[in-house]
Amino acid sequence: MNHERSRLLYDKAVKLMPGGVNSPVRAFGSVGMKPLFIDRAKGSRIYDVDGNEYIDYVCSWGPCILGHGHPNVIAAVKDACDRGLTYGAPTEKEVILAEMIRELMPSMEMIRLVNSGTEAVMSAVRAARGYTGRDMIIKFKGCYHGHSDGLLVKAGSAALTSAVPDSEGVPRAYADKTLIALYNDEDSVRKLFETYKDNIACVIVEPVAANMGVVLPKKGFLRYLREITEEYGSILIFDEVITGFRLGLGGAQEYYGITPDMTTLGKIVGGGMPMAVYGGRRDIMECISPVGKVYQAGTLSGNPIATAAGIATLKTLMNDPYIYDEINARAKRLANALRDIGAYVNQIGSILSGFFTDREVNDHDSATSSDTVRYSAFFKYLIEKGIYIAPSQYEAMFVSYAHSDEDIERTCDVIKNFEWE
Ligand code: HOZ
Repeated sequence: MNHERSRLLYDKAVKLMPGGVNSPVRAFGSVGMKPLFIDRAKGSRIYDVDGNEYIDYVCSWGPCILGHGHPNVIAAVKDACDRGLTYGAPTEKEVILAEMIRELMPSMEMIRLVNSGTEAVMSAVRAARGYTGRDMIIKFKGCYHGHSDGLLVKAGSAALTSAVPDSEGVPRAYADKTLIALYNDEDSVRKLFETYKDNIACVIVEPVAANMGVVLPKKGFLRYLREITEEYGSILIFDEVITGFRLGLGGAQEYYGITPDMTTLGKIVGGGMPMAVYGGRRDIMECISPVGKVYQAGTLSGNPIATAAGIATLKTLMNDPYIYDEINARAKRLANALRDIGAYVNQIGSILSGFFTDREVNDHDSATSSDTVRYSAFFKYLIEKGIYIAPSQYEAMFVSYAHSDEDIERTCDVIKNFEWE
């Protein structure tokens, strides 16, 4: 496969942007390749600047649950563009979207629209601190909640592959406020609460971890978090940037039947445009400015193009009762193909990860026992066969409604022929 134009662009880009990219995992560093530069995408396919076509299981890291350029979303965006790109003032679309979110996730009694998952989580944590008057927070090793200072501690996603789960540039004083528990380990949470008692403002968790690869919560784990946060008067935040509208219209909180105090959303809710959401209990959200004393603002927040894309995406999901059944069934077929080549697979709904390890993968340490050299070889093999998965062991594989049965069949055949000695 020819990647000449990608190489030429990379040579220029690397002099202009760190690693030649605008987000670290895109640099392909952990699979020992140079990045592919993308020209366009449609349906289940993505095309690089050399004209190579790939079946895409990155799906822009999650937003494209309907596939690339779904006609409903494109039409809504075009219509919104004709009305101007941004006003910096309230719109009807914001109200419509907020009502839809509250209907689908009743725990989000009030919301605020922001521009990225990082911003949503940073703001939710600030709200939790403002509401409780406490400083400490608990996060889990290997969970990723964006790149705000206090959350870049033992983080997942590209922070795992770059070997800097504790980023430089984060003041010690911020990192010290972040307590680290172990995913799926109730004792580690209890010990922190017993030590720091009523100093803990919130526990933030990916209800299904998807930034150390996909790691599922053990039975009872999320309920335990609900109970212990209630016991200590701490706020439970579900980071549903990946799971929101992915595990079903009600996200992980509906799937597992646990109601968090606050939720963060991103990716699907913006329909492929830069938008994210934080929200939750009314009494907590009323701490946010201008009603309350916790400040948060943004020029492009609630942007009309992004809200149009979000509304169109959610409407399409709500109007077609078969979408989730179909994409989940397709993800199961991929999971089985990965098991056939000896991977340990975690799959839920339409997200999955195959780990090259003999261990059961249920936390950071077991996830990182995966043979990443073998993953790199797998990645390169798939690229050569026209299949695009995440260039990192520690990201999820996403299935969209645009993936046809033929796409899945072809992908399974290719996977099953992967040889590793
Ligand atoms: N942190 C994102 C994946 N979990 C990466 C986003 C990107 O590089 O686009």
